[in-house]
Amino acid sequence: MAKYLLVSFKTCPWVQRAAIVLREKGVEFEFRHIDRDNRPDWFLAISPHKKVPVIRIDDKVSLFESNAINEYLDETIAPRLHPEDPVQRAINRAWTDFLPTFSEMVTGQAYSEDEAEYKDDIAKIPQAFEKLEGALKAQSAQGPFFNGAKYSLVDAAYAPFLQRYYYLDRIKPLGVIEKFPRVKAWAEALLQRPSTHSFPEAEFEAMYRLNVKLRKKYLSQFIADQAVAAE
Ligand SMILES: N[C@@H](CCC(=O)N[C@@H](CS)C(=O)NCC(=O)O)C(=O)O
Repeated sequence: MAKYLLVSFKTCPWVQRAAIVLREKGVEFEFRHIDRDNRPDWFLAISPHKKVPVIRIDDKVSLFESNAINEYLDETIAPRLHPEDPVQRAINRAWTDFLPTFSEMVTGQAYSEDEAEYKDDIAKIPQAFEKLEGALKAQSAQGPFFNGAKYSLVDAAYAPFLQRYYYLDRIKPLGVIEKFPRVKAWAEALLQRPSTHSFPEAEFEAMYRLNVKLRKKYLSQFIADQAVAAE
């Protein structure tokens, strides 16, 4: 099997999306975490947008953009996570295309500058969940995953962002996902899936909270110093 190096910032959800697919496929890979504030030259040379993730294959080829990486991994390593049926595959791709919008709608409040902006931002969360609730309802199979029993690239894509929704809900309660039973059940199934997690869960949530605290945005004030010190 090829040699894979996944270049990462520890808490990046887009990296996590690619790491999930590697784990779902049982692929061994080197997970190399770099410092966001001090990106090494070798990384800048292989990352056109200076962003993570980048996956380097056999020390020869570098791929960037989490969606392109996951499509590549799915084309080259069994088991196939895309559905066999071309219509279902197109539907899955359409919902992964929605992911950047979803991420802004559901976790954008982590960057709100003040209370007014925060209120505007959290008003988008039910709109995003409503769309996903409809998408899950339109699937003929009943969960636990997007396509039913079979795990897919859609699950790998949404898992990091649904996880962060819960982290943000625990910083300042939102209580939105409870109104969308299909989304909630899906999120719970994804959070229970071992592949979702790159780090022990409590450690990772503490890292995420520390990032939000240090960002000095509106939400930062709701993270107690004590909790940060304990990290
Ligand atoms: N569309 C990209 C997004 C990647 C991305 O935004 N990565 C962030 C870290 S989570 C990054 O590298 N940011 C650095 C920067 O913007 O300078 C993907 O899906 O891979």
